[in-house]
Amino acid sequence: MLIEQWLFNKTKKVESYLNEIVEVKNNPQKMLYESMNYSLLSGGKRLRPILMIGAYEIFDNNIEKVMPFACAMEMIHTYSLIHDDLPAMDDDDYRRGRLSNHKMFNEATAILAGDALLNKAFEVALETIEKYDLDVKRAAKALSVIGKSSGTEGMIGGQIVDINGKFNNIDELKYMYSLKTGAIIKSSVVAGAILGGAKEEEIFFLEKYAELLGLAFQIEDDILDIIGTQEKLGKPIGSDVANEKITYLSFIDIEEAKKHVQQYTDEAIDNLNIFAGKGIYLSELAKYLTNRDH
Ligand code: GRG
Repeated sequence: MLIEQWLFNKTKKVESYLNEIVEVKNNPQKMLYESMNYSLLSGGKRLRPILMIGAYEIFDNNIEKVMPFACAMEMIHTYSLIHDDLPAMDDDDYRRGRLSNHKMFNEATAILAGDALLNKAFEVALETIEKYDLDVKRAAKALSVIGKSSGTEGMIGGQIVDINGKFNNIDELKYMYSLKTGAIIKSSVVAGAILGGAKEEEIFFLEKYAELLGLAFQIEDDILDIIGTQEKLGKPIGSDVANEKITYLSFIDIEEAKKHVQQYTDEAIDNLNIFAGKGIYLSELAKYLTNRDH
Protein backbone atom coordinates (compact mmCIF):
# COMPACT_ATOMS: atom_id res chain seq x y z
CA MET A 1 0.00 0.00 0.00
CA LEU A 2 1.28 3.46 -0.83
CA ILE A 3 1.95 5.85 2.05
CA GLU A 4 -0.74 8.23 0.73
CA GLN A 5 -3.34 5.46 0.87
CA TRP A 6 -2.19 4.33 4.30
CA LEU A 7 -2.31 7.90 5.59
CA PHE A 8 -5.73 8.47 4.07
CA ASN A 9 -7.12 5.33 5.74
CA LYS A 10 -5.63 6.18 9.11
CA THR A 11 -6.77 9.79 8.97
CA LYS A 12 -10.30 8.67 8.15
CA LYS A 13 -10.23 6.22 11.04
CA VAL A 14 -9.06 8.93 13.48
CA GLU A 15 -11.63 11.43 12.18
CA SER A 16 -14.51 9.00 12.55
CA TYR A 17 -13.40 7.98 16.04
CA LEU A 18 -13.10 11.63 17.11
CA ASN A 19 -16.58 12.31 15.73
CA GLU A 20 -17.94 9.40 17.72
CA ILE A 21 -16.43 10.22 21.09
CA VAL A 22 -17.03 13.92 21.12
CA GLU A 23 -20.44 14.84 22.36
CA VAL A 24 -22.49 18.02 22.33
CA LYS A 25 -24.81 17.89 25.28
CA ASN A 26 -27.84 20.07 25.18
CA ASN A 27 -27.20 21.35 28.68
CA PRO A 28 -25.99 24.68 30.11
CA GLN A 29 -22.41 23.70 29.16
CA LYS A 30 -23.36 23.41 25.48
CA MET A 31 -21.09 26.27 24.41
CA LEU A 32 -18.09 24.51 25.94
CA TYR A 33 -18.78 21.36 23.92
CA GLU A 34 -19.16 23.45 20.78
CA SER A 35 -15.87 25.19 21.41
CA MET A 36 -14.07 21.87 22.03
CA ASN A 37 -15.53 20.37 18.86
CA TYR A 38 -14.79 23.45 16.80
CA SER A 39 -11.08 22.91 17.28
CA LEU A 40 -10.95 19.14 17.59
CA LEU A 41 -12.88 18.53 14.39
CA SER A 42 -11.20 21.21 12.33
CA GLY A 43 -8.82 19.05 10.32
CA GLY A 44 -5.12 19.01 10.88
CA LYS A 45 -2.75 16.28 9.85
CA ARG A 46 -3.62 14.01 12.80
CA LEU A 47 0.08 13.26 12.97
CA ARG A 48 0.31 12.20 16.61
CA PRO A 49 -2.55 9.66 16.55
CA ILE A 50 -1.29 8.30 13.24
CA LEU A 51 2.20 7.87 14.70
CA MET A 52 0.71 6.05 17.68
CA ILE A 53 -1.30 3.72 15.45
CA GLY A 54 1.72 3.17 13.18
CA ALA A 55 3.91 2.15 16.12
CA TYR A 56 1.16 -0.07 17.55
CA GLU A 57 0.64 -1.81 14.21
CA ILE A 58 4.24 -3.04 14.19
CA PHE A 59 3.24 -5.33 17.06
CA ASP A 60 -0.52 -5.91 16.77
CA ASN A 61 -3.01 -5.53 13.94
CA ASN A 62 -6.07 -4.99 16.12
CA ILE A 63 -5.90 -1.19 16.08
CA GLU A 64 -9.31 -0.73 17.72
CA LYS A 65 -7.54 -1.07 21.06
CA VAL A 66 -5.17 1.83 20.43
CA MET A 67 -7.73 4.20 18.91
CA PRO A 68 -8.92 5.82 22.17
CA PHE A 69 -5.32 6.51 23.22
CA ALA A 70 -4.47 7.84 19.77
CA CYS A 71 -7.48 10.16 19.88
CA ALA A 72 -6.62 11.17 23.45
CA MET A 73 -3.28 12.36 22.12
CA GLU A 74 -5.00 14.42 19.43
CA MET A 75 -7.13 16.03 22.17
CA ILE A 76 -4.03 16.97 24.12
CA HIS A 77 -2.43 18.38 20.97
CA THR A 78 -5.60 20.34 20.14
CA TYR A 79 -5.78 21.79 23.63
CA SER A 80 -2.18 22.98 23.28
CA LEU A 81 -2.97 24.68 19.97
CA ILE A 82 -6.02 26.46 21.43
CA HIS A 83 -3.98 27.76 24.35
CA ASP A 84 -0.98 28.58 22.17
CA ASP A 85 -3.14 30.86 20.00
CA LEU A 86 -4.41 32.92 22.96
CA PRO A 87 -3.39 36.59 23.26
CA ALA A 88 -1.28 35.76 26.33
CA MET A 89 0.71 33.28 24.25
CA ASP A 90 1.24 33.60 20.48
CA ASP A 91 -1.86 35.71 19.84
CA ASP A 92 -2.76 34.03 16.54
CA ASP A 93 -6.07 34.73 14.82
CA TYR A 94 -6.01 31.71 12.52
CA ARG A 95 -5.42 28.02 12.96
CA ARG A 96 -5.98 25.18 10.50
CA GLY A 97 -7.35 27.61 7.94
CA ARG A 98 -10.01 29.17 10.12
CA LEU A 99 -10.46 31.51 13.06
CA SER A 100 -8.63 30.41 16.17
CA ASN A 101 -10.81 29.25 19.03
CA HIS A 102 -10.76 32.46 21.09
CA LYS A 103 -11.60 34.49 17.97
CA MET A 104 -14.55 32.24 17.15
CA PHE A 105 -15.78 32.07 20.76
CA ASN A 106 -14.02 34.18 23.39
CA GLU A 107 -10.90 33.94 25.54
CA ALA A 108 -12.53 32.45 28.61
CA THR A 109 -14.29 29.79 26.57
CA ALA A 110 -11.08 28.95 24.69
CA ILE A 111 -9.18 28.50 27.96
CA LEU A 112 -11.90 26.22 29.31
CA ALA A 113 -12.23 24.27 26.06
CA GLY A 114 -8.48 23.56 26.19
CA ASP A 115 -8.71 22.49 29.83
CA ALA A 116 -11.71 20.29 29.10
CA LEU A 117 -10.00 18.60 26.15
CA LEU A 118 -7.06 17.72 28.37
CA ASN A 119 -9.38 16.12 30.93
CA LYS A 120 -11.41 14.40 28.25
CA ALA A 121 -8.26 12.83 26.79
CA PHE A 122 -7.58 10.92 30.00
CA GLU A 123 -11.28 10.10 30.52
CA VAL A 124 -11.52 8.55 27.06
CA ALA A 125 -8.35 6.48 27.39
CA LEU A 126 -9.17 5.27 30.91
CA GLU A 127 -12.71 4.24 29.97
CA THR A 128 -11.27 1.98 27.29
CA ILE A 129 -9.32 -0.21 29.69
CA GLU A 130 -12.46 -1.92 30.91
CA LYS A 131 -14.38 -1.68 27.65
CA TYR A 132 -11.72 -3.50 25.60
CA ASP A 133 -10.33 -5.52 28.50
CA LEU A 134 -6.88 -4.01 27.97
CA ASP A 135 -3.69 -5.10 29.68
CA VAL A 136 -3.85 -2.75 32.69
CA LYS A 137 -0.09 -2.52 33.18
CA ARG A 138 0.51 -1.56 29.56
CA ALA A 139 -2.32 0.98 29.63
CA ALA A 140 -1.04 2.55 32.87
CA LYS A 141 2.48 2.77 31.49
CA ALA A 142 1.27 4.32 28.24
CA LEU A 143 -0.81 6.90 30.09
CA SER A 144 2.07 7.72 32.36
CA VAL A 145 4.31 8.33 29.32
CA ILE A 146 1.61 10.48 27.70
CA GLY A 147 0.99 12.49 30.89
CA LYS A 148 4.67 13.16 31.50
CA SER A 149 5.29 14.22 27.91
CA SER A 150 2.52 16.81 28.12
CA GLY A 151 3.68 18.36 31.38
CA THR A 152 6.58 20.21 32.95
CA GLU A 153 9.24 17.87 31.54
CA GLY A 154 7.51 17.92 28.17
CA MET A 155 5.24 20.20 26.15
CA ILE A 156 4.26 22.69 28.86
CA GLY A 157 7.88 22.86 30.04
CA GLY A 158 8.93 23.57 26.46
CA GLN A 159 6.33 26.29 26.15
CA ILE A 160 7.66 28.19 29.19
CA VAL A 161 11.24 27.85 27.94
CA ASP A 162 10.05 29.20 24.58
CA ILE A 163 8.15 32.10 26.17
CA ASN A 164 11.26 33.08 28.09
CA GLY A 165 12.95 32.93 24.70
CA LYS A 166 16.62 33.17 25.61
CA PHE A 167 18.56 30.92 23.28
CA ASN A 168 22.28 31.57 23.12
CA ASN A 169 23.03 28.74 20.75
CA ILE A 170 21.38 26.08 18.63
CA ASP A 171 21.64 23.45 21.36
CA GLU A 172 19.55 25.55 23.75
CA LEU A 173 16.95 25.95 21.01
CA LYS A 174 16.99 22.22 20.28
CA TYR A 175 16.42 21.53 23.98
CA MET A 176 13.26 23.67 23.85
CA TYR A 177 12.11 21.93 20.65
CA SER A 178 12.68 18.52 22.21
CA LEU A 179 10.20 19.45 24.94
CA LYS A 180 7.66 21.65 23.21
CA THR A 181 7.27 19.73 19.96
CA GLY A 182 9.30 16.59 20.45
CA ALA A 183 7.93 15.24 23.71
CA ILE A 184 4.40 14.42 22.55
CA ILE A 185 5.61 13.17 19.18
CA LYS A 186 7.90 10.81 21.05
CA SER A 187 5.27 9.73 23.56
CA SER A 188 2.78 9.04 20.75
CA VAL A 189 5.20 6.53 19.25
CA VAL A 190 6.30 5.07 22.58
CA ALA A 191 2.74 4.73 23.92
CA GLY A 192 1.71 2.96 20.71
CA ALA A 193 4.61 0.54 21.10
CA ILE A 194 3.88 -0.09 24.79
CA LEU A 195 0.20 -0.75 24.10
CA GLY A 196 1.14 -3.09 21.27
CA GLY A 197 3.38 -5.11 23.59
CA ALA A 198 6.85 -4.01 22.39
CA LYS A 199 9.95 -5.18 24.24
CA GLU A 200 12.35 -2.70 25.91
CA GLU A 201 14.85 -2.86 23.06
CA GLU A 202 12.14 -2.22 20.49
CA ILE A 203 10.86 0.75 22.48
CA PHE A 204 14.41 2.11 22.63
CA PHE A 205 14.73 2.21 18.82
CA LEU A 206 11.26 3.66 18.34
CA GLU A 207 12.05 6.34 20.89
CA LYS A 208 15.17 7.31 18.91
CA TYR A 209 13.17 7.33 15.68
CA ALA A 210 10.58 9.65 17.20
CA GLU A 211 13.15 12.00 18.78
CA LEU A 212 14.87 12.56 15.45
CA LEU A 213 11.60 12.81 13.56
CA GLY A 214 10.30 15.42 16.03
CA LEU A 215 13.39 17.53 15.50
CA ALA A 216 13.25 17.24 11.71
CA PHE A 217 9.53 18.09 11.82
CA GLN A 218 10.09 21.25 13.88
CA ILE A 219 12.97 22.46 11.70
CA GLU A 220 10.76 21.86 8.65
CA ASP A 221 8.07 23.93 10.38
CA ASP A 222 10.56 26.78 10.84
CA ILE A 223 11.47 26.54 7.16
CA LEU A 224 7.83 26.49 6.05
CA ASP A 225 7.15 29.63 8.05
CA ILE A 226 9.48 31.34 5.54
CA ILE A 227 8.85 29.50 2.28
CA GLY A 228 5.44 27.84 2.79
CA THR A 229 2.02 29.21 1.86
CA GLN A 230 -0.88 30.23 4.07
CA GLU A 231 -3.12 27.93 2.06
CA LYS A 232 -1.03 24.87 2.90
CA LEU A 233 -0.14 25.81 6.47
CA GLY A 234 -3.61 27.03 7.50
CA LYS A 235 -2.13 30.13 9.12
CA PRO A 236 -0.25 33.18 7.86
CA ILE A 237 3.41 32.57 7.03
CA GLY A 238 6.22 34.87 8.23
CA SER A 239 4.88 34.97 11.77
CA ASP A 240 8.21 33.95 13.33
CA VAL A 241 10.02 36.90 11.73
CA ALA A 242 7.12 39.27 12.49
CA ASN A 243 7.18 38.22 16.16
CA GLU A 244 10.99 38.33 16.23
CA LYS A 245 11.06 34.70 17.34
CA ILE A 246 14.31 32.83 17.53
CA THR A 247 14.08 29.75 15.33
CA TYR A 248 16.49 27.28 13.75
CA LEU A 249 16.97 29.79 10.95
CA SER A 250 18.30 32.36 13.41
CA PHE A 251 21.43 30.21 13.66
CA ILE A 252 21.90 28.68 10.23
CA ASP A 253 20.78 29.49 6.71
CA ILE A 254 17.84 27.85 5.02
CA GLU A 255 19.84 25.57 2.69
CA GLU A 256 21.85 24.23 5.63
CA ALA A 257 18.63 23.79 7.63
CA LYS A 258 17.13 21.72 4.78
CA LYS A 259 20.20 19.46 4.93
CA HIS A 260 19.68 19.02 8.68
CA VAL A 261 16.05 18.01 8.08
CA GLN A 262 17.24 15.39 5.60
CA GLN A 263 19.98 14.17 7.91
CA TYR A 264 17.71 13.83 10.97
CA THR A 265 15.03 12.12 8.86
CA ASP A 266 17.54 9.59 7.51
CA GLU A 267 18.84 8.91 11.02
CA ALA A 268 15.28 8.51 12.29
CA ILE A 269 14.57 5.94 9.61
CA ASP A 270 17.79 4.02 10.38
CA ASN A 271 16.35 3.27 13.81
CA LEU A 272 13.56 1.28 12.19
CA ASN A 273 15.96 -1.28 10.70
CA ILE A 274 15.29 -3.84 13.43
CA PHE A 275 11.63 -3.99 12.40
CA ALA A 276 12.47 -4.83 8.77
CA GLY A 277 9.34 -4.62 6.57
CA LYS A 278 7.09 -3.85 9.53
CA GLY A 279 8.65 -0.40 9.92
CA ILE A 280 7.81 0.62 6.37
CA TYR A 281 4.90 2.96 7.15
CA LEU A 282 6.70 4.81 9.93
CA SER A 283 9.64 5.12 7.59
CA GLU A 284 7.53 6.45 4.71
CA LEU A 285 5.68 8.74 7.10
CA ALA A 286 8.97 10.34 8.19
CA LYS A 287 9.86 11.03 4.55
CA TYR A 288 6.40 12.38 3.82
CA LEU A 289 6.33 14.71 6.83
CA THR A 290 9.72 16.20 6.37
CA ASN A 291 9.01 16.93 2.75
CA ARG A 292 5.82 18.63 3.79
CA ASP A 293 5.27 21.21 1.10
CA HIS A 294 2.25 19.29 -0.15
C1 GRG B 1 0.04 26.17 25.34
C2 GRG B 1 0.47 24.20 26.83
C3 GRG B 1 0.73 24.91 25.60
C4 GRG B 1 1.59 24.38 24.75
C5 GRG B 1 1.81 24.90 23.43
C6 GRG B 1 2.55 22.59 20.84
C7 GRG B 1 2.59 23.97 21.35
C8 GRG B 1 2.90 24.15 22.77
C9 GRG B 1 2.29 25.01 20.57
C10 GRG B 1 1.90 24.92 19.17
C11 GRG B 1 2.64 25.93 18.36
C12 GRG B 1 3.70 25.37 17.54
C13 GRG B 1 4.00 26.01 16.27
C14 GRG B 1 4.37 24.32 17.95
C15 GRG B 1 5.37 23.66 17.20
C16 GRG B 1 4.91 22.31 16.86
C17 GRG B 1 3.95 22.34 15.75
C18 GRG B 1 4.51 22.45 14.39
C19 GRG B 1 2.66 22.27 16.01
C20 GRG B 1 1.62 22.14 14.99
O1 GRG B 1 1.43 20.77 14.82
P1 GRG B 1 0.88 20.18 13.46
O2 GRG B 1 1.66 20.73 12.30
O3 GRG B 1 -0.57 20.80 13.43
O4 GRG B 1 0.83 18.70 13.60
P2 GRG B 1 -1.93 20.17 12.84
O5 GRG B 1 -2.83 21.36 12.67
O6 GRG B 1 -1.63 19.47 11.56
O7 GRG B 1 -2.43 19.24 13.89
